[in-house]
Amino acid sequence: MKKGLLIFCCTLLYFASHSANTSRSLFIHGGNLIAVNDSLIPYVSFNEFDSFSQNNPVITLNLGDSLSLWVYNRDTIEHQFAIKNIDKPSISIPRLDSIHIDYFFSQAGNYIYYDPLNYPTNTFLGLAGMIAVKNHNYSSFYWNIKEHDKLWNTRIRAGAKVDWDTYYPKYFTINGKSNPMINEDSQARITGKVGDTLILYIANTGQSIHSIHFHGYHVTVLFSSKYTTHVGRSKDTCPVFPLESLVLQIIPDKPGEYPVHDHNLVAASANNTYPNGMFTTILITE
Ligand SMILES: [Cu+2]
Repeated sequence: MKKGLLIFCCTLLYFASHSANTSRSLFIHGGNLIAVNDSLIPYVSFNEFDSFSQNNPVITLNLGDSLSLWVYNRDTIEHQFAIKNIDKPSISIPRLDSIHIDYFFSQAGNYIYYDPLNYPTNTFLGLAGMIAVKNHNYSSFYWNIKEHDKLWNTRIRAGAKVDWDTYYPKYFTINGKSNPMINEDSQARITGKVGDTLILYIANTGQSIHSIHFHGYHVTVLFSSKYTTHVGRSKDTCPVFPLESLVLQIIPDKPGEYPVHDHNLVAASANNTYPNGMFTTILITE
């Protein structure tokens, strides 16, 4: 009982000393994702600035912060906004209109914001990013993992139907990038020193299961939006289901450079060219 009271008081103190109001804006824009082989794939994304980019920004909050969010729809069709596993209804954003929403997260973890309209079509087209709610100050890395198929994206963007049973994606990205560009993304490239605590936020915003295999190190599951019983497990491969989000902890026990990749080997390629897919390395120094 006393221990419970202590935790309650500490939590209150934490909120009182750390709480902040974070204001952010997201701009919905359509464009083309430039694949690793320069192929152009129709894409729609949330953007930090009022122009198209092929990645959705990560919103980072400290536990206890409230989020004041504006979403501007610069696209030519209606979109919606929602956060997965947050008990608020999705909100419609008519074309060329905007919305404002306040959110509060009572649990640290990793949350996916997305466009649920006609799911999975708008999410698949690119409209999904992550919100990392932190209760630590460790080095953190962020992976929005996703697969693409030019024909599917083209059809969906044109308002045509697709047959998901015959879906066979060709491109695989982390934060909109494939190998070797992933290594130049400081949000994605896991680097650190032996004994560091490193935290990796992963969200699968595609339609395939992506099984991430870590060579050289085990990871501990700190958070899973889909399988809460997986928390605490130590392993080297983490399947991530569509719209699942994870938080993983890595404490490297040795220096080295080791591959990290999607264990479905087609996903380590781009249009059948290996290793231009969901493939990077973790770099640990003494
Ligand atoms: Cu492997």
